Amino acid sequence: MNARLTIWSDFRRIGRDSLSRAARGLCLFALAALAHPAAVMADYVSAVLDDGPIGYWRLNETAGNTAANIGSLGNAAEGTYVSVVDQNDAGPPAAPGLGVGNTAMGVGPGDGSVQTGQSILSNLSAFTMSAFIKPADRAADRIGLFGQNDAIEFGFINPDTVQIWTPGGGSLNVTYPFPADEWHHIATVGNGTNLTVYFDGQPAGTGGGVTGNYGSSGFGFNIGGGGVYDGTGNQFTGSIDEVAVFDKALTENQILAHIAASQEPIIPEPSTLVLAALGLLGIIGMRRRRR
Ligand SMILES: [Ca+2]
Ligand SMILES: [Ca+2]
Ligand SMILES: [Ca+2]
Repeated sequence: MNARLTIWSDFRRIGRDSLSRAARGLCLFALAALAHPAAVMADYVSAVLDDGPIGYWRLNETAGNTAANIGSLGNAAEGTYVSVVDQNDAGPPAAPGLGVGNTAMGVGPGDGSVQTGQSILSNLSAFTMSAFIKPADRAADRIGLFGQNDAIEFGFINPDTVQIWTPGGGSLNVTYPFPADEWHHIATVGNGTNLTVYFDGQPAGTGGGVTGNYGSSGFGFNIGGGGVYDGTGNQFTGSIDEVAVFDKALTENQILAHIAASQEPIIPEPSTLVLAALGLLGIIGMRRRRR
């Protein structure tokens, strides 16, 4: 039951039951909410969901095989953790807006990926993909970040170069400017006119060509390996968190807003509930004194 419904049912109970029982329930709820700030939705999550992703894998699981998708495709595009994935990998430390208890996925150098088995990037006229990444030292070519082989492919085409590649709208190579083992936000957008790659919200390059369809294939959308540039392989080594896919082009300001939300500490909302509970306790105290 959400907070609003809980308060409402408590107030309804006031009418037919004793005031003190309702107040006790409300107090317990408020204290429980304060004790579990992780239950409050993270600011970054709200910002991303507000822009309507079809896929959003928080990668917050610490066990089990399923990587939940909270984007609009829901369970149909949930991922499966395949081979060795460190599900308890720490997320970006400078992003308190991801919420208390946030975790990422760590993979490589051996096989490890999240695979959806779904061709969610086929036949798009526009797209956006984003995530936080912490690449380790890179020695190989064709290291996948996330994408769908032969449709929209995104990763390191060589150790120093990030590439977005599409069969319908061309490709773009940009130099990856950061040292290994640092967390950064990365995004790529195809808007039907061109392709852009963003690092921490800053455009790193624009390329590609005009298209009404970026391409299609029968391969599945994968994260971290399992085939991104090719049918299999393309193993990434490092950490990935909060992978989001949109079937539309986000603007630079929308991407910057996501990053800003990630940097905002999350203030627990239940403070108003605590005040309400204290107020009810005060009323009870007054009633008791009158008796
Ligand atoms: Ca996460
Ligand atoms: Ca995790
Ligand atoms: Ca390919």
